[in-house]
This record gives sequence, C-alpha cells and structure tokens, in this order.
Amino acid sequence: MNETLSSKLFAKAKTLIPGGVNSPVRAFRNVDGDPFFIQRAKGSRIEDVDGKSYLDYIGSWGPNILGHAPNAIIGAIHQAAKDGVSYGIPNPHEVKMAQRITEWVPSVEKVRMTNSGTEATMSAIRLARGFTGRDKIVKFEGCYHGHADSLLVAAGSGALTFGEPDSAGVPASFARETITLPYNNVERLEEVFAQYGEQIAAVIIESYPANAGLVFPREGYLAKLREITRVHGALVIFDEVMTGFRLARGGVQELEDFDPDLTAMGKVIGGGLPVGAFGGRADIMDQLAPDGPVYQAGTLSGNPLAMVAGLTQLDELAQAGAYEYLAQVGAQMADGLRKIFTEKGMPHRVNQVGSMFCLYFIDEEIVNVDTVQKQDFGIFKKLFWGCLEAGVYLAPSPYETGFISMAHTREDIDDTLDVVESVVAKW
Ligand code: HOZ
Repeated sequence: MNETLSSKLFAKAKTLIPGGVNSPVRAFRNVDGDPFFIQRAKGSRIEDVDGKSYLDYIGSWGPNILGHAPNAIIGAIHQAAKDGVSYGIPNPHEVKMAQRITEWVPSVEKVRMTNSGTEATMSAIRLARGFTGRDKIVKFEGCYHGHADSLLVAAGSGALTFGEPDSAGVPASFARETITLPYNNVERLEEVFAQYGEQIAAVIIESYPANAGLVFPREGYLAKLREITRVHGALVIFDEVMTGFRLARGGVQELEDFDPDLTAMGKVIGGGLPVGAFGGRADIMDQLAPDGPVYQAGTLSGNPLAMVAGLTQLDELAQAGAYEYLAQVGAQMADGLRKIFTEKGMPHRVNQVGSMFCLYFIDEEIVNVDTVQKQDFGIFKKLFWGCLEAGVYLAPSPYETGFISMAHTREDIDDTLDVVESVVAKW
C-alpha cells in the first residue's frame, strides 16, 4: 500500500491513542481497513490530509444537518467567542435553548443540557431510578445509548461492530439491573413486565433504532410499550439523540405521536459542538439537584458556544421547507439505490426516513438486530471501499446509518448513485 499522510498519521496515532482513534467506530475495523484523516470540510464534502475530496454521508455522525461549516454557524460561534468561550455560570443562551426545545418537543416541559448523548442517557437513567425508587431498566438488543455502564449491555454501534455488545469493565451486578429484549417483540415485553414489572424504573428505547442499521417499529409496537409501562408505573426514556430535530422539529415522537416521560437529545442541537440534553415531565425533572435528590452536573454544560451554534442551526431548520427538502433528497437516495440493486439482481433492503438511510444486502423485513446480522457483510465492505475510492464516504460499518444534509444537492445524490452503479457494475 502507498504511504500517504493519512497512513503516516494513523501509524503515529496508534502509538499514542488506543487503536489510533478517539472513538472505536472511526477505526474502520468492520470494513477491514484503516481510516483516513480529515483536513477540512465544507458543505456536503470532506477533504482528507492527502487532498482527496469525498461526498460525505456521515456529517459527524448526525450533528451537521446543514452540512459542514455552514457560514451561519461559523459566524455565530465567532461572534459568541468574543464574549468568552465558557463561564461555569448561567448564560442567557441556555435559557433560549431550553425555551426552544420545550416549544419544539411538547413532552419536554423542563430540560437540562449536558455535553454528550452518553451523559444525557446516563443522567436520564439515574433520574428515572431516583424518581421511581426502582433499580431495573429495560433496553433492546442492538440499541445503543452511549457508553454508560448500565447501557453497554447488548449494545449496538461500535460495541456491536467489534463483537463486544457487553463491555468488559461493567460490573456483573450493574449488568444484572439491565434487562435486554429483542426489539419489535410484544410477547417478550409482556413477559418481562409480568415478571419484573414492579421493579422496572424505565424502558430506554431508540426512537428509531439506528445503531444496528436503521430499524422501524412495527405497527402498534410503540403504543403497546407506552400502555404496558403506564400500567406498571415504569417510565419511558425515548432516545432521540440521532433523530431529534433531524426528522422533524419534534423528532420521532412527533412523527409517531408518542408521549415519552423523558427524552435524551444531542447531535443536531449542538450545531457540531459537543452537546447533549435530557428533559421531560416537570415533576420528574424537578427531582434533579439542586431542587431534588438526584445529582447531575457538568462544568461545560450549557456552554455558550454550543448553545449559540445549536440555536443557529435550529433557526435554519425552522425555515420553510427545510425538513421537506431533507425528506426529498433522502427519498431520491433510497429510490436510486433500490433501482440499482434491483437491476443488478442483488437481494437488498434500503431503509430510509427523512435524511437517514441504511442499506442491507438481504431481502427480508428488517425487524431487529437479528435480521441485520443475517446479511452478507462482504457485499457491504466491497461497496464501501469501491465508493470511497470513487470519492463517496459511506458509514464504515453496516450497523451505522447514513446522514444527508441540507448542503447535499440533488446533483450530489445523482453523482453518488452514479458511483454506486459503477461500483456494482464491475461485480
Ligand atoms: N456511535 C454513534 C453513531 N452511531 C456515534 C459515533 C461514535 O460512537 O463515535
């Protein structure tokens, strides 16, 4: 293999950073290769340190819904930074952000900002336990809610990619408090509540599971979940870190008419800066310190730059037609991919909603992580490397979802489909 600046940087990084990366999915292990290093990014494109440009379908794993480095966000961060980059004292932008979130997501009556989605889900779990006085939580196989101890059980994303859905370092006594269930299976849900109902503090669920591919709830599944949790006095924590503000102003709970008790948020609301948030019913949120007994904190939480970047991004999304455009380019991508794979006679499913999409090389309804794991990963790998070579960057794992931004033009999507078509034509 030719030595490139990326390969030199990766060799050096591996001597200094575990695996050479600061988050495992970046290591490209699931596509049997090495990552490239990014020098700059603008709009729908990223450029690596060797000067090669790619159409990007990751968008920093979801936050960059306007595309890379949008002028409005850069300008807002620049302006805000002149007033200081962090205070550790309340600032007015936090109040504006809380106001915006509660207006756009009606189930959220009060909200607290964090610095990542992991912090948001971890804090929501603690709050649910503190509020209910119960210890057990229920999660679904292949759902990923960040890397807090109780949630790294049968987890998706990087944990699944590396075949370690249960992380070392999580005490067995913690893991015992986490009950895992197959997604989309009502009978198993009923069985668990029949057995442990009075001990369950909360069910945490990805709004649309998007860390084991992109999976949708079967008709009536979410309604059943809501009903059964209410009967047993357990809370529902809806993880909208990926989908919140991306698929609609009010996220999947708006699309599915779902009413969670608590919601975990992140990604889009930070405009590309580190952010997370959790919020929900005021009577639950009021249990947080300093008003209540559940402790939760953060030196950089509500950071003024992250708040301003996120608010600017939300302002842009509030413009008429933004979500409609994202849904149109998403459908253009999904329809185009289906056409290519069908003409080539390749078994496939392309799951898409709005600006999120995922491809599977299996012709079967994608019900949960078990179906995702039945596919031929070799085809995905070949497609990934063929596309990368031709300047299209897809997620480096069949378990991850692709993201389209407002900066992706219809021509970008057509160019991407041309690349995919030419890659599979050679097979
Ligand atoms: N796992 C998340 C995306 N599915 C965020 C990326 C990461 O873990 O680094």
